[in-house]
Amino acid sequence: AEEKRLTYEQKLENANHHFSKKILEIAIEKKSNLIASADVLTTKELLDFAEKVGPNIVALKTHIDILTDFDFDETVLPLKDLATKYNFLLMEDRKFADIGNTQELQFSNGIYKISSWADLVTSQVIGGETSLDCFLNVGVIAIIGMSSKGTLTSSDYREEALKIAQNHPNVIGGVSQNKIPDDLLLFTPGVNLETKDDNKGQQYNTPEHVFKNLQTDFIIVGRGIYKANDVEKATLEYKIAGWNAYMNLI
Ligand code: 5IU
Repeated sequence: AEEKRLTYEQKLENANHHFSKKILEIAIEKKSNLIASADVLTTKELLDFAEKVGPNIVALKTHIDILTDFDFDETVLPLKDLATKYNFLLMEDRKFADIGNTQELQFSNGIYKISSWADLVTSQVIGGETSLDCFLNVGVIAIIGMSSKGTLTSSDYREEALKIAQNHPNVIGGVSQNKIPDDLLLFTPGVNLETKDDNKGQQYNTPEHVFKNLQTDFIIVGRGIYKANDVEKATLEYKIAGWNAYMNLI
């Protein structure tokens, strides 16, 4: 028998933040713990992708600065419409890593105006606890550990990073390749059903592995879905694999 974990319903009862409640409610409603990572280069690709994955995901993870043709009205407004239509959150994987004042400027200004549309943002905690105060009205996902080969997120670093994440009311969870305390939601990238690595340092595990070994809450899948010949089919495969892996543990 595998180790017991808290169910999404139990985590929802314990949740305090608007966006931890929201993502758990969506997970329960859609029977999905899948976040699709849309690492695509054009607005058209992003919107087409969101249309295909939308019904089966809890959140769409963006790297908005990868887009070559970003335009606030043409990119963000239709993306927000799709998020509403299919009930998923927008998670901007910005990985803020500066002092509070600079992060505050980056969060709300420039061409992306992340604070006006993102529900969730990722942030390093390297700037210390106070550097996270600026992230109002979003759920912060703190980077605890990275999936890439040779990452500097050692166990000592992760322990200190977790203290910051657990203490800060803006933080709803962490990205990690290790277990984290269950008052935080765990988001795990580096998930692929077909391959173990790319040739750029990424390291992959299966959905089954990360649920069993890390008791993760949400899997983040990029190339496994957006590079698939049939994106809708791949989305369903990962959704079902993630949900079955979770159900086997409760
Ligand atoms: N991502 C990782 N690993 C990490 C963190 C973020 O892969 O430790 I923090 C991001 C990078 C990419 C996505 O946007 O998750 C994974 O994409 P692939 O499934 O294509 O490797």
